[in-house]
Amino acid sequence: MNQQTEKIYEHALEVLKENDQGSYTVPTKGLYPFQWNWDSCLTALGQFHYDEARAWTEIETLFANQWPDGMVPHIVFHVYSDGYFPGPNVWDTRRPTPTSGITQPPVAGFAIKRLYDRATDKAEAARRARALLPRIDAWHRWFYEMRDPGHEGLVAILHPWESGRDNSIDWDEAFERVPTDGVEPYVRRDTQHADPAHRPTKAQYDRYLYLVQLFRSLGWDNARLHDASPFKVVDPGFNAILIRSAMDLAALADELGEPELAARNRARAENSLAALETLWSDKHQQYLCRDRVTGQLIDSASIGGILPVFAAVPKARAEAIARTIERWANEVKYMVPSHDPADPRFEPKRYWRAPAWLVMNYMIQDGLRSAGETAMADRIVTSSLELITQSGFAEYYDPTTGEPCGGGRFTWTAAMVIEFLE
Ligand code: 9WN
Repeated sequence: MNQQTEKIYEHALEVLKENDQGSYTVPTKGLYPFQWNWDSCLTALGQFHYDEARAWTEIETLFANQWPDGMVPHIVFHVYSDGYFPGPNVWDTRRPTPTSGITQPPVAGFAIKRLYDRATDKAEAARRARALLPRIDAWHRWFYEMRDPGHEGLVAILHPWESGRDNSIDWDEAFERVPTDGVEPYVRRDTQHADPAHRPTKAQYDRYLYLVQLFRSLGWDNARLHDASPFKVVDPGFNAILIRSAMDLAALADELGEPELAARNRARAENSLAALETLWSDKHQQYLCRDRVTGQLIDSASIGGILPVFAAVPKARAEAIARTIERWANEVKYMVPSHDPADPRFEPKRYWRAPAWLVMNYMIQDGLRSAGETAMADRIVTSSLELITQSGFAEYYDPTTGEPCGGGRFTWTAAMVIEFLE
């Protein structure tokens, strides 16, 4: 490492440590004062480099709050704070430690395999991984039971927050069908911490809240939510994360002497990988979402359709995706925009409607590397580090200028930087 990268590395460690609450990490102070599901799993990868035991704890704390049906919630409200809306009282899920009632991209299987593979004390890592294996397996089972009742091989998200890409252009049309009648009055807190022009709109928040109220009125009974929800979308990126995690969990289970658990997860991954092909678009040279209410593919070329390269998609698909990224990269200054810059709906500063996110860059470059697309993977890493050098550890970045957007001193951004520099 040269002096400049050493400084960046030190700064990343500082951000991780200042957001560390002991057994879990908040995404950033102020804007997000609780534990978020996929943030924690990806954060553990960065923590590993300075404290292996602490990295396992991050994921264990999340899974200690798994629901009896297998779902792992998207937020765990460990310590009350009124700094975030909607807080625990709005969700009202009645869990021992309050949680939200929806889930998030299941990246845990991937994360624990990576922790295990790199572990210096294999016996200790095996002990901690063995305890998590059945829990992650139960979460995967939950997905196929609750979110794929028609056995398509692909799971649906029922709320845009589940995708982790809250206000993506992907959901616009399907979201229009979500009514807003009866939404209780509320005060947003996000727009007090971050620039409102970088955040989702009020019309979107009304619909986010409508869905929360609807699910709450059904007692958060997952067996009822899928059919009752007016919003059901099959997101290729979300499914790719599940596929990758199931594959990785299978490989880890084999290594740890759990052949049945391994076989179950391998079968799930293979079945879903085949089904994913129904989402391929020749026109866009990437995968697209499917609206499960209408049965139609959604004509929106977002990063959700690039992310499948993180799973073991066919080689020709990975090559085509690398070319699509190249086409996008030629239109912007920094990679990877979260939406096709040629789309007139592209909004460079608005959250998931164009900005670049380091967690996406990390998963995409990892998948490209496994597919042999090393040059493009390297370009993405270089671009990510240029963003950090120019703009610090932001939540996300305007890909046309590199301007930092959203919250500052962001945990998973710092964790990804450590991963890139290691
Ligand atoms: C809602 C914490 C989370 C991320 C998501 C990101 C954002 C929350 C919000 O922040 O979502 O879950 O209130 O905007 O979209 O991916 O996990 O960093």
